Amino acid sequence: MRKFAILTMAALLALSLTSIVAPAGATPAKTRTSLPGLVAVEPDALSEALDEGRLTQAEYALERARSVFELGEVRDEFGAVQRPEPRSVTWILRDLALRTYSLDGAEREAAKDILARPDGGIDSDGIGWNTSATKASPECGVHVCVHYVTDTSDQATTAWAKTTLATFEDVWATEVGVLGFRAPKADGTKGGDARLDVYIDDLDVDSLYGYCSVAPFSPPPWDQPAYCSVDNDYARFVGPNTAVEILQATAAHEFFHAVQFAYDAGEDAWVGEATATWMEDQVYDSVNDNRGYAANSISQPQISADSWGGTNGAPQMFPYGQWVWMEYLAQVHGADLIRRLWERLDAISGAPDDYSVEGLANVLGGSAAFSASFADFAAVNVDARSFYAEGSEAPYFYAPSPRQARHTLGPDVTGSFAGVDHLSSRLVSFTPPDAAAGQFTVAVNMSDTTRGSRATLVSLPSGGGAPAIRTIDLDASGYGQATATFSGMSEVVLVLTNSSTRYSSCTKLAQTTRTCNGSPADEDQAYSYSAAVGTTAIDPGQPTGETPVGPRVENFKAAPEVITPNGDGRKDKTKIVFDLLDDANVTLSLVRNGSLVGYFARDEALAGGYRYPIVWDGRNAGGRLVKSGTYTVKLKAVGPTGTTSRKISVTVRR
Ligand SMILES: [Ca+2]
Ligand SMILES: [Ca+2]
Ligand SMILES: [Ca+2]
Ligand SMILES: [Ca+2]
Repeated sequence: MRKFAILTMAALLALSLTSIVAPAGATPAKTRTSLPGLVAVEPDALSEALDEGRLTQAEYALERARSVFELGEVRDEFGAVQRPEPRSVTWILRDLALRTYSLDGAEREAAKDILARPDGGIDSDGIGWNTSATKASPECGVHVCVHYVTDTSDQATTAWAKTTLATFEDVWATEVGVLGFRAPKADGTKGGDARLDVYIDDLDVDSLYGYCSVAPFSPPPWDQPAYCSVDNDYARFVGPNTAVEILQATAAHEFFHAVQFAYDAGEDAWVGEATATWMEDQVYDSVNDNRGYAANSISQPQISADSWGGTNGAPQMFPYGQWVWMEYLAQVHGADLIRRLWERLDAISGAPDDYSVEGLANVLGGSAAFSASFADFAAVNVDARSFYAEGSEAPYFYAPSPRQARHTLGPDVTGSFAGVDHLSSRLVSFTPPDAAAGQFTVAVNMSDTTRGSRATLVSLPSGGGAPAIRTIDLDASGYGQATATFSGMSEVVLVLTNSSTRYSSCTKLAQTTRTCNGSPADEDQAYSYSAAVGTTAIDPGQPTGETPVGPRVENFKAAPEVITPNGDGRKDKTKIVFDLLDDANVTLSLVRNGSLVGYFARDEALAGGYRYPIVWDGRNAGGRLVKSGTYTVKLKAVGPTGTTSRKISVTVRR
């Protein structure tokens, strides 16, 4: 039998994990081993530089924050960089605050400049007040001090400062006093004393409404004080809403971020925005800025509800639209549920420190209750107008929930969906074949119910009014059927929901854009259905388009892809990395022209949720340089339900 050489670096593989191994066992400790993922934008030159390793996470966070205030300069340096979504600034600054101390020298100073309060007397770049500006005495109330200047482009009138103070005190009274949320964390003597500081600045020139920011910090602790900044007049935004109304919505929203940071400044950003946008309507019910985002949620049930904007197919404002989800929960369970949610997310010592979806499941009573609730949320959105308190008010902002398939029932119909991700739904519309209404039967074949499968029938009355919602009982394998009637109904909608709350590798991988910085465990589900007039339906059959079930492998790459191992210190080695999301037995081999050169790893049992780096210096097991040429690095990951194979190339030039 031929004996294969083992490459020199093979033994290092298992030793070079980039993350700390999480404790095994039934009750893993909630110790975070990574920072929250960087909030994503649509892919651009900066995200490319991060992906390719040209920027570290901290450097990326710095450049992304610079792009908020100095987009032109960042574009000069990097090329096609997106204009950041102005409403994401709070999170872009949060990402930088968490990583400032990973930067050195001039970069760290630049980060501190960006995160400095506007009165810091900043330089030439337009962040904060000009050093020459005349500072007025702050306007202070019981809980809040408003700071402003009386000249330069940032100037505000005393009247506007007083309005700003009254607004923030009003917001405090509602969010903390009435609704019972924790007050923003006291900031010591910053801004003069421990009261919350709000700085008036000319923000709308940068298309910003306002933001709250934490100072640079190295957790723990995760609860952090914040300061806030709002515009000096909102002159550039006045339109349907007055300047005061814009200030009200902005203050209610941004102040709630300061509240959130007093619970957990590292919490999932999507739940921060969903609950802050929801909060706008709790404090200033008549402004209704939040309605403009509702369609982001209701009209896109096929996108995972915990997606950040610009990821996973979600539009930029998607997480703001999820205020509708929070409103659903508040209408069904009372507004107090949102406070109890943040008490679950709380990361101060001794608190539960759940992550977003985990906290929602816990306040609802566990994953089964969460599943039922999420499926019901998808079902009421079939006719949002009839469910939500403001659903029927003009202007009407609720877009219809789209039907992904439509059938007029005649002969047996069948259909199938593939690629159904966690916390998303697919809707199938059935209408009667003729005016003669009668019974019809629907059968569904979904994934195992442990993967979050839920099916619901929503019957819409011909004369309008609230629809009737009923759950189709599923067996453990995800099969179920139900007989319904078209009598008095204009349409019956089958809602197929993936309500999975399972994530692997929470807080362990170096970088994901998902809930808990982990990986959803039940993506790409396939569902099929059938329907027929009468009391029986044909077997819906196996869903088509089921995706492979091998262990998930991402970001398999080598940098650099070409090495010149001549000892001159330039490109003598390459770093090969891959992210393994699921536990697997991994073989990593080196092949040239179809012939095996050797192994980096051979059937190694590796834990999911880690990035595995291997450094290769172009030598074989005997320590000799390999020949010039292009080599293939093959990765095979074998899991309990399948195998995943990937390959990349490395070129050696001697
Ligand atoms: Ca203060
Ligand atoms: Ca302004
Ligand atoms: Ca309202
Ligand atoms: Ca938390």
